Amino acid sequence: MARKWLALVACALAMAGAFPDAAAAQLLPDRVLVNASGRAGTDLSGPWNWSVDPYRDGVAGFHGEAPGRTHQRYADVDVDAETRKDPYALWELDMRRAPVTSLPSSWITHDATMRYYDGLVWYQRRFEAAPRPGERQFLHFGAVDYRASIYVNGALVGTHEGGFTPFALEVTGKLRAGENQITIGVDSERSNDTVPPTVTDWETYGGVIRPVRLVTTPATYVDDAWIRLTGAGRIRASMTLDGPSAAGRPVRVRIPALGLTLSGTADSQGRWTGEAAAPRALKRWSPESPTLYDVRFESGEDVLSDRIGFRTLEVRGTRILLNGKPIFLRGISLHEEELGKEPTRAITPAAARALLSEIKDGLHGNFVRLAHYPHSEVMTRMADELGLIVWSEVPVYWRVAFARPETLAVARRMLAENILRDRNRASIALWSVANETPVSEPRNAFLTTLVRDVRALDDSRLVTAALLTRRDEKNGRIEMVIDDPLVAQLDVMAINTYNGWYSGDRLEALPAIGWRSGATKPLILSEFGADAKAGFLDAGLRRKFSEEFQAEYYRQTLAMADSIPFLAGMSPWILKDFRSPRRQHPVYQQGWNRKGLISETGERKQAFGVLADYYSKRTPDSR
Ligand code: GCB
Repeated sequence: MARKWLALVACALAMAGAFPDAAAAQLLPDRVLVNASGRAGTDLSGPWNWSVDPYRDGVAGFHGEAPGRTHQRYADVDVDAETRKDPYALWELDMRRAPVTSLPSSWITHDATMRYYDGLVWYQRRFEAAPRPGERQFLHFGAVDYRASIYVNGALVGTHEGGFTPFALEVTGKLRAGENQITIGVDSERSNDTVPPTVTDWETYGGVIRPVRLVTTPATYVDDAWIRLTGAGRIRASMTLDGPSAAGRPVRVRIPALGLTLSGTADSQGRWTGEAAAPRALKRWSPESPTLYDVRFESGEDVLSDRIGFRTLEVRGTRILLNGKPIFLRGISLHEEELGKEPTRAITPAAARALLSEIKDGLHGNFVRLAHYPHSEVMTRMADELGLIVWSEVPVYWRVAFARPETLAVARRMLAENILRDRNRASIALWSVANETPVSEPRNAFLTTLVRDVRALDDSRLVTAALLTRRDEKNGRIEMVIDDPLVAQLDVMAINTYNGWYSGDRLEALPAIGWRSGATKPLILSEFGADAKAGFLDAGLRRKFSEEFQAEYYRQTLAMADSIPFLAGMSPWILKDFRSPRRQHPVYQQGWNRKGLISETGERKQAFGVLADYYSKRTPDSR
């Protein structure tokens, strides 16, 4: 039913011209299973066997044929028992006796040789199930980076492309009472056609990077549920039921603390939307007061609970308004990498809290750009709780195959999966569709489609993209000109700018740089930054990579920012030094991008204090 509904949405959009290509329905996920971690089920985190398969022997034989049974890593077999029965049996694998690791995790945790491994790895474990008539079972994956093939009891149940978004596969009727086997083939290899493509500026961290859960639901269940505060001050809720009795079924949404109940009946497609005036007692979510409410979505015996905040967002002229009041976004960018000498992209609540608290309390910030892909749901939920406004983006990064319809299809599904996962997070204010993509006709068309998709899926947030500028120099005056044609499609313009780091501009010259845009829209400086190795002090020369250079770069760039009248926020690059195989200066970088304001272990560099001081005074009107 969920699929049917999404297909209908796709159809409606196709008629409106938003989905110009043919197989529109395939661009939306089969099912949402929103808030899967809040549902009854079994967490499959813990010990899994793993086995590396660099020549993809488990996928194809040496003449390209389908792999024989004894090459299938997913075969439902006890290899040891088979070889006891038949001493001539030849198996060159035995998943049950392969080394054990703990999932979720990226594979660099498994073995030192795995750091730069880019290819196929197999994972297998067994689990108990007790399927009951009238119930449905789903396997829900938080994220598998980059491609996943899932087998249950030896049979393929589904595949997924995209390393950072959730997906769910129905396994009703495929589970045995008692012991079952699940195998995941994870392939991290990307190409020029994937999203992101091969070359980025971060560590890949291939693997089953977020939790896997076996979720049980009633036959008809709430697949998607979304509640928000509309611009007109009303609470609007939508639900989508999936299952044989979805059509015409009563639904109810309750917020007990506000005494609010919305109820109605699902239509023939299992969909319902209802609204009511927001109760007077409603406390709006904001960074200063991040109020969340328990919300219950109910239909039949299915009850889905979540903690949700309510706020409004809009753009007026060159300002961003939160709950009707102008706000300056005092932010910083962040990769999905925990603090520590050997990060593995393990985002626990404690890891998320440590990073976000450094922004909120350390920098006096109210905003975080979660770059360059959807981060763990743990992070967006923590932002809700701590009170940080979030920019969320998909990895349409640098040189994507913009002219290729299949790549567009992948990006659109990824974007939909991200939005459908997080539409209930009050913290998320901006959906970004791209980062530093070179302007061309195919790129403009590709991104325009993504912008329309965002608007079709979520009318309660702002759309942006991190763009580049053109540089004009006349009579010695430098001007940064924002003339990317995509600006016309966006609510908020965003620019990455590195004058004085990647350009030869003197730092003292930065404050005099002018900024011009033909559009009357708010601007976010979505990136600016300079590398510094924590502890490298170089007061005499103030060379690049010294803490002094970075601190001065921040002082001068902030002075430049203050002269931009349409500036509504910033998310400099970046909170913490992060792993990047591109960055190999043997003294200063050693495999790390050093633009962090803190080192990988959390030491604050001088520039941290510069930004914290600036943010402690910055308001929408101060400059
Ligand atoms: C950028 C990219 C970001 C890089 C950063 C840098 O413009 O958006 O992914 O890491 O610059 O450090 O060069």
